[in-house]
Amino acid sequence: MKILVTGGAGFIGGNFVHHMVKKYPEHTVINLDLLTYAGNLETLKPVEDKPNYKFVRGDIADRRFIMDLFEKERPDVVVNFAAESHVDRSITDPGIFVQTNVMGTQVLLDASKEYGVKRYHQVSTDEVYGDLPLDRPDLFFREDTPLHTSSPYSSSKASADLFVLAYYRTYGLPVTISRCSNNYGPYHFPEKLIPLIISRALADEKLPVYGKGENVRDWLHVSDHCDAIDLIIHNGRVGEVYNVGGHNEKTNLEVVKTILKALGKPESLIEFVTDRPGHDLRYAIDPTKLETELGWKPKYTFETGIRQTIQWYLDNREWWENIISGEYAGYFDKMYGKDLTTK
Ligand code: NAD
Ligand code: TDX
Repeated sequence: MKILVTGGAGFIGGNFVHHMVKKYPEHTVINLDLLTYAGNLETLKPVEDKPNYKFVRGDIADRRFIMDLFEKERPDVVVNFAAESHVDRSITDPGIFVQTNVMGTQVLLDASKEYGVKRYHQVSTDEVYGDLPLDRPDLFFREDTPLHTSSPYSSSKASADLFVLAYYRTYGLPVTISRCSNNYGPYHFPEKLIPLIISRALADEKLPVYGKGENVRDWLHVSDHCDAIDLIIHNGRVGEVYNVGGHNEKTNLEVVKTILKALGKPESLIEFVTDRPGHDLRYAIDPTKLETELGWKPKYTFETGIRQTIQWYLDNREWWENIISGEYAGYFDKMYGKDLTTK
């Protein structure tokens, strides 16, 4: 079997490529990635010499390139991770989110239809459901919760999901969709909350927390997400959406304080900065469908997962230090400069 993984040089796609290459030596994994600022071939070092792994550089939104690739490789399964993934960047520059997340998905769907792909899996997000109030802990996102997006990022992901479902209903393309909560773990790009806090705390730098730090995210270790996708592409029912989450709700402040405690750093590093426009209050997944239909169970609690993750960042400094010393430094100054220098 040939599995085309798009966005496999990014955080979750990279972890998924590791998982698949190691677990299924009899299958071939083709990793297609444009290598945007978020793509990093260093992440693929552990698998790059494996005989069942191959990297191709290219853009999922480039129709001719994608059609040629499908003609040549004839993948059996497509798992689409490729996306612009950062909410803050979508607020400053929404256009590229439409281009990659919506148009790119549609090109992959056309190619999958044209070349008779046996399963197209779309990696989506819980952000398509919008947010939940902070004072209603009884509410969770279910697969039938209406789509109600807040940011240009989540709007682009919801649009893509609707195209995926339309290709199932209209053309009978065998699709599945997973909607996962916030991931954390190895190879997470340091623009996102957890690796940002770990890397800056280690350097005794100020830690930007939006608003009052009361927003809640439902954290899942990336390897539990990879297990879920593996199960869904093998045993999930076509045309279905599966929510993925492990009931690990934390306020941002709780997350930051947990990391500081583990690193032995003072809470005085925390700097409350201007809130994100349209900032979603709370995400919380109900994973019952995935658990009961497919027998999925997360291996990590937040406590064991965050410990493993912090240790990974301590053991792999070179991976993230290369990133923060490059073009990312310019992004950081532009994004946070005003807030972190005026106080
Ligand atoms: P990421 O930003 O770390 O990686 C994205 C990858 O896609 C990068 O390697 C990048 O080079 C590649 N890419 C971007 N545009 C491309 C294009 N036009 N063609 C080919 N490749 C392109 O993102 P991530 O955090 O690993 O997220 C992966 C997927 O999972 C995304 O679809 C995201 O919406 C979804 N998701 C993420 C989370 C999370 O917490 N990070 C949670 C749920 C769902
Ligand atoms: O500097 C920061 N300070 C801060 O308080 C950053 C970068 C974030 N935050 C807050 C915003 C959020 O409430 O932390 C929370 C997590 O922020 P991000 O790491 O940017 O993630 P989020 O916006 O929740 O989106 C993530 O989860 C869902 C991923 O980036 C998405 O790709 C995924 O779909």
